[in-house]
Amino acid sequence: MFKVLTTAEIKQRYESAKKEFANLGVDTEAALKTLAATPISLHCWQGDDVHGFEVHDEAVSGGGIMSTGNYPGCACNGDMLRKDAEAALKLIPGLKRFNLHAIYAETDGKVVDRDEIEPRHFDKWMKWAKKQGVSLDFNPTFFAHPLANDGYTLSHADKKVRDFWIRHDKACRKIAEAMGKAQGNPCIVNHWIPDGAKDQPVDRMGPRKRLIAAYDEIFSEKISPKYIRDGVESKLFGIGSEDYVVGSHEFYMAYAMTRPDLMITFDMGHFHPTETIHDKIAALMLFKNELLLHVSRGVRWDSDHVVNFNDDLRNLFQQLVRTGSLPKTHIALDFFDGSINRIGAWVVGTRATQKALLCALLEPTKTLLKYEKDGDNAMKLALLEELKGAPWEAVYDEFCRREKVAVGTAWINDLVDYDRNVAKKR
Ligand code: RNT
Ligand code: ZN
Repeated sequence: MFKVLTTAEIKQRYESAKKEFANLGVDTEAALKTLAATPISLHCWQGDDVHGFEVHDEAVSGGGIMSTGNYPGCACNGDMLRKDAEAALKLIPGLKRFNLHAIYAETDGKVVDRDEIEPRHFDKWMKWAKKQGVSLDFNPTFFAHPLANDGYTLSHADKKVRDFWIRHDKACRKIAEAMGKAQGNPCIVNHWIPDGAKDQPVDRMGPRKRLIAAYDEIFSEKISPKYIRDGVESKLFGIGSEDYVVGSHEFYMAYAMTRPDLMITFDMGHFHPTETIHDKIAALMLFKNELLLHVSRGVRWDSDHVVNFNDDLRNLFQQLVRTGSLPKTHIALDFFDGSINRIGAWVVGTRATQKALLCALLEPTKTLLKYEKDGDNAMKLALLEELKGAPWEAVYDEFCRREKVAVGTAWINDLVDYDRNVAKKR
């Protein structure tokens, strides 16, 4: 068991950190205020290895994504998944949202195909979200379905298949609209399709041409931005689409730039393995005023490892804060690991994300900019290095205390408890 810090200890550490940051010209209270007001959208699919609740008669393919591992206690229905999500939400301070995929529809055992799902199939989720005080986000599901088995959905050569998926996406945007109306703020809808080929398709333009037409048809149904916002997510490659992905970065950049209502979704794991996304922010946000992020961690060929507090994450949040893009950015998480306790995965990834944001908010940016302007680049480098050791963790602990969430390592005690008494007893 880890020692639980007393309130006095947490406050004392915070007061000393506050002074240190004040010396740097940084107001910790202002940073805490912004941190508390910045929602992070937790993705339901970490809780059940992206399975969802559908039953299929025939085998369905992964659609380029796959959660590996078989850690005990995987949630296999809505009640379990909600219970696990509640356990995770309790260990995360601040404003949270919850992100659903279409395959998490609850249809009372009836087979309802994806082009027929309706808001009522998400009634339980909406009631639960209201009770939890979280707003919902939504995603059409273009994978794990017989009509996705040959690797193409919205860009399929067969019009019947394309039309099925167009109907699916339209149904999803209506569900999201209902969610947005119910919660009084826009439901963020992310559109990601797995379409692509393993090896050297000769026609690389045809599917993209069809994809333009399919999306144009989908987005021709205008829904008030008060209720939903749409993002389109690119990818470089996936399992089984190593050579060619229809929805590539260039494709979606061009598509979203020519459709003012659309956001770009940047997933941190969707680029070349050594390519990071932080520098894209200061370019894209000169042209777009809204952005959707999938906070993730690519490791070699996998794009969805549990997020941790690394340089990529810190650089990303620095850019969001430095460019003033934070209020224009929707922060959603996207990772899945079935080989470890799934509640732990959620909490580790979310807390790491918040810590990276907090560090960015605690930066004495004006001083750094002045050094840069004056050509004092060694001084700038020195300050950036010193800041890595600044006592930001004491500020995060104080945030947890104010939010009545377990502080520091103490949350691991709660995780062990849930793992032994709930997950492993299933
Ligand atoms: C897949 C995309 C996509 C999915 C989720 C489940 O590579 O990142 O966002 O992870 O929609
Ligand atoms: Zn993603």
